[in-house]
Amino acid sequence: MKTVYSPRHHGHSGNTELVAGAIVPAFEMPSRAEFVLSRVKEVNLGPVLEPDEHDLSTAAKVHDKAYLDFLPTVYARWKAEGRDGTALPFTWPTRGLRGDKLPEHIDGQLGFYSFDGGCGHVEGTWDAIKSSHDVALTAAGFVHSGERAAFALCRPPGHHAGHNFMAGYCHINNAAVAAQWFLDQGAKRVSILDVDYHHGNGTQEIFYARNDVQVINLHADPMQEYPYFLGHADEKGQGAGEGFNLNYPMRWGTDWETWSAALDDGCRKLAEYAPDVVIVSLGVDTYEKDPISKFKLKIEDFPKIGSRIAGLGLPTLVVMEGGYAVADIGTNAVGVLTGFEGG
Ligand code: SP5
Ligand code: ZN
Repeated sequence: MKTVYSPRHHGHSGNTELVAGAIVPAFEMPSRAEFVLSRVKEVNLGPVLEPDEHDLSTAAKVHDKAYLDFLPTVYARWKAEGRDGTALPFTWPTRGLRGDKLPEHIDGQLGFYSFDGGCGHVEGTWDAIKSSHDVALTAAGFVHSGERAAFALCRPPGHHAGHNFMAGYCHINNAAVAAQWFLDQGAKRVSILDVDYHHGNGTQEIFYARNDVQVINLHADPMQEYPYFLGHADEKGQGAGEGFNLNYPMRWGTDWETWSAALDDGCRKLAEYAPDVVIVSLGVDTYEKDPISKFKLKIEDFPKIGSRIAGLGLPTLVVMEGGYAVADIGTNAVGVLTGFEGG
């Protein structure tokens, strides 16, 4: 299996996030991608390639144009205020306020376009976001040209990013852009199977009213866990999208037995949809040692995930999302891929 990776992710480094009342070094850090890359090489998964440049025309079909224009401007405007460190919002347009009127000031705009305090920008953040987007589209290109599967080693991740907001370390929704790209190439139906610990609220929001992308999410119950405000079992899509969104919220402490039953059910629903291509939003923060998560999957469970997905027999693009137990992230993420390949 080919892996697409860009060293440009390193520019998104040294940033902080707001968590549990403190500004702390972000859990989403450069070493994550480096450990995954090392493991890809260690197990000889296949060639590692750098991405081609792609313009943002496909991204503009799943994201708001003004939001995409905003992202590259953030850090220069932050510095123009005489600031350094990490650009983060401190205020958000909650219910009943003017979510339709974009403020002029960078602080207002950061709040307008943010869901939380987890998407800090530093000098190299935009370049990293753009490279991650390019990684996803380049890997999608390999699947489109007939590869059975490809691995987009994206960093930063994407599944929390909605059509006009960043959230949970995510700015551009790489999996959503790839799904749109497959449709633009002639695919009739695409399934996104999101196995990250956190609900892929951005992916759900983007495709909620559409029937050309089926979105299946396995995740921690939003009654207990981030992102709290989306991801319940009764969210099934709306309008033309009714029935094409599927959520499997699970309680803290969920182990392989419960989790794999949800995976099985999700895979059956996916097979019924009969998509032309599957995009796996691969987060390995379901791991028992993940520092911010509360599921109980073990190292030996991850290859079984890959094997179950391979059993669908469909062209598959795997897009890297979360996973914060850095010492084991390579073993777990690449475990899914070797499991997919039957190794
Ligand atoms: C892509 C992805 O996995 N994003 C996850 C974003 C999660 N942000 C909220 C983190 C809340 C952590 N709370 C527990 C703190 C334990 N010290
Ligand atoms: Zn996650």
